Amino acid sequence: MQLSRTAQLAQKASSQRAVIRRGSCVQTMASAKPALKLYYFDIPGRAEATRLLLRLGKYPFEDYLLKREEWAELKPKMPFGQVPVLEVDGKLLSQSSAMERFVAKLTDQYPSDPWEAAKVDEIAAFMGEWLDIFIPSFFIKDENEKVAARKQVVEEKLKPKIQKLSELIEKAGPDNYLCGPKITYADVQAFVQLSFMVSGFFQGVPTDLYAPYPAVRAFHARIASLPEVVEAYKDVTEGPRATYKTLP
Ligand SMILES: N[C@@H](CCC(=O)N[C@@H](CS)C(=O)NCC(=O)O)C(=O)O
Repeated sequence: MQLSRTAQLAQKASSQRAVIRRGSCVQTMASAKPALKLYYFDIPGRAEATRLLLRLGKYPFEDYLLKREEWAELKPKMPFGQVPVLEVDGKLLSQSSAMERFVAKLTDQYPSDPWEAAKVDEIAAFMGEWLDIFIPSFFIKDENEKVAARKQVVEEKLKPKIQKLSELIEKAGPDNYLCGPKITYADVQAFVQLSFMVSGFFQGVPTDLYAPYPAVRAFHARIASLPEVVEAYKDVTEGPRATYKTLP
């Protein structure tokens, strides 16, 4: 697996510049509408918010789905040895949250006002915690213990967060998205994490998790019914993306 020729040249140029500029991260964007290529596995995981933001923003991009056998060769070429990675006019951007914010800005789903942007970030960070609370359980080897630990996380940590999201949705009101009348990165992040939690990836998390939260279910259904989202999942019938189409 090779990085594209432009990415290789950009990597070389950037390492040469780094010597001269001693670590400066500031580089000018080559064009107003950069060409994008997303590298990730064929799973939703940490790339799905970026994919959906681009689809909602009708921004063309290449969705490069990595095969497991390509990974050993590609890993050392990635800025942090991990994916997702977004190639932007040949330059590589890592870290899903940086990529999400970057594409949200490119596609006008991120406010320019600093306070409004901070409120969007606040919700995006809150939604990121939904995944963080399960990370320790991934290191438990015994399957029964893992499922028991996850059930405890659901009761003690996840349910209060679902309740909080439900309150935020109700406070915003039926005519608004989470941060006002326009869809933003906050909504996309909320939609993606809601879907991910019950996608089957987290054994031990019940699929009827949102049954007691009608506002949360309505929010999910509203985002899922946007034409770009319908189009993104139109061929999905089962598997890890089924809950992005409809909640169980
Ligand atoms: N903080 C990173 C985490 C990225 C990450 O954990 N990537 C995993 C896949 S979800 C990965 O590349 N695993 C393969 C490896 O580490 O070799 C992000 O948010 O992008």
